[in-house]
Amino acid sequence: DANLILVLGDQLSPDLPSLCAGDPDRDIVLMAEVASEASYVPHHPKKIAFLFAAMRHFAEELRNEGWRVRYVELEDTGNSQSLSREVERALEDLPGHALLLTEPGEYRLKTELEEWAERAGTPMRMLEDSRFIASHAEFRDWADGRKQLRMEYFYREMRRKTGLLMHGDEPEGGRWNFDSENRKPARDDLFMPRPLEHRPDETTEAVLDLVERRFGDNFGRLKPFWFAVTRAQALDALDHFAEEALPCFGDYQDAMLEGERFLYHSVLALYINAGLLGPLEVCHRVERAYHEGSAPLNAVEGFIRQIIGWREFVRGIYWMQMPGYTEQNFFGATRPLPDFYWSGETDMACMAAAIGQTRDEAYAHHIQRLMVTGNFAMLAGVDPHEVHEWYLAVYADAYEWVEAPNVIGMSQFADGGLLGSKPYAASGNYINKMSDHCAGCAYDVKKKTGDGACPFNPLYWDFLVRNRKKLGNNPRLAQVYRTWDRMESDRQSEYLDSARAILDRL
Ligand code: FAD
Ligand code: DLZ
Ligand code: SF4
Repeated sequence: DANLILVLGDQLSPDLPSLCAGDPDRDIVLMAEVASEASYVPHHPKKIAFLFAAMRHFAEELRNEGWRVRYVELEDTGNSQSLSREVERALEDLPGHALLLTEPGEYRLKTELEEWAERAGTPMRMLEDSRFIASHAEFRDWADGRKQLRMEYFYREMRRKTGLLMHGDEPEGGRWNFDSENRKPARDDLFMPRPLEHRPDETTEAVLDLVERRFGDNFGRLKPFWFAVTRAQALDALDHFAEEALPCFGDYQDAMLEGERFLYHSVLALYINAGLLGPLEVCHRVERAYHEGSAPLNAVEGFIRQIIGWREFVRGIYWMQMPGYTEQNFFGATRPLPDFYWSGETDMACMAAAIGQTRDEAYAHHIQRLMVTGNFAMLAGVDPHEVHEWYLAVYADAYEWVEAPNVIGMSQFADGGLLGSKPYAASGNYINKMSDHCAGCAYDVKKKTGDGACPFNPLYWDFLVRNRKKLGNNPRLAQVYRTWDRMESDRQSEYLDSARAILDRL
């Protein structure tokens, strides 16, 4: 029987299971720009523009391949502004069609569609998303019966499964992980490549006008807009990364530099997550660079680990933990997210840089997300749900399945240690070591307490002391708590008083 194939904004892949299962001569593809998806959080204008432009280009490509596509633009008359109602409207015009789709990436939308189909009594076939390396069942099998879930062991399974950087059963280079070579601070005299920039065509310009008009008040700058919006452009961006930045990706993966927004990062997550690039093809391209001798093993292994390790691992955790994961709040933190997350107006130089580039580019790299904005929110005791919604809104690569485990789990420790074995809490010293932000900051990173002290310093101790009941038994923090206990009580009070003053000002 004929199908209505719903293709979502992050399912822009020619090898999407629901397209492979369909038949262009018989089935109809539905794609829809809807307010409900565009506003469940106040997405960054660049993120909305990227998705709408990529959706419109993908629809055109499907048409060129012979598919009939029912494409609903945001401002089309009759647009009901929700995906389930758009499905309903399409089925009214196409009686006898059954709904076919690939499982949505987010629990929220999966539930919405399932509940709708149940209520409407519409036959619906939801296929598992084969664009991931581990299926739900594989992850469950791996996780079942383990006391602790650690990415590193899961990653090795994925190496074996994909054969990436493997010699038979042995890892290339004799070790699974070369991270010990990867934690160098950056030097600003190094040559910095930039991600490949693409010029908007007419289709994209029309989307930019729409987004400007409808979402121009959201946090974030729309222009200049240079993201790839087609698979061909994204493949060029991948080649560009593999040739220009990959060789140094490992060495400087954790570094931050004032004025260098991308360093040697790939800026590919938005393309992979929207389906323009497949995770495996990205890894194969990067592995090729290693075999051709143009990139070292520590860079290539580190990069592949992020994709077949972390990316798959967090997705597994997400589906194991939903619903409820985004409500977790291990520390019971209740502070509202400070306003400067939405304005960038703070005299902490590291925070201003991370938030400012987030506003301009809908992008910040991993260490900025984890050790600057994430670390600050956790130390300050911000409600993790508010932190979660901020991250989900402001990054072009953000979908809940990947964002929530990174925010709730990795960065806020709000799941109590499911994803990480200890909180990523750090004082100013870490940021100073990995970046050049402190030199131009209004605060003094070496000053521990009192006026002008780097806020991360007292907040770090205040966080540990405030949450001692929850963290005191963590063996990985034993040394830190011993240091605190050995401190003179006057010194301790200075730390806590300074922290109080900073928190009162937030
Ligand atoms: P690169 O540094 O070039 O890394 C290569 C690729 O590896 C990325 O493109 C991405 O696909 C993958 N990757 C790397 N780290 C992770 C990770 N921890 N989890 C999953 N995939 C990873 N990533 C998202 O894709 N979407 C998010 O919404 C998101 N939110 C995050 C929030 C916080 C608080 C933190 C700490 C991390 C978050 N990450 C998220 C992970 C990571 O920071 C981004 O994937 C990365 O910064 C994207 O930039 P890039 O493409 O230049 O990555
Ligand atoms: C993120 C997003 C946005 C902003 N807009 C749309 C849209 O209008 N139509 C659509 O199909 N998808 C959109 N998306 C992506 C969906 O939110 C995404 O498919 C779900 O969150 C599941 O991951
Ligand atoms: Fe950030 Fe503190 Fe350094 Fe300023 S001194 S840049 S607030 S770490």
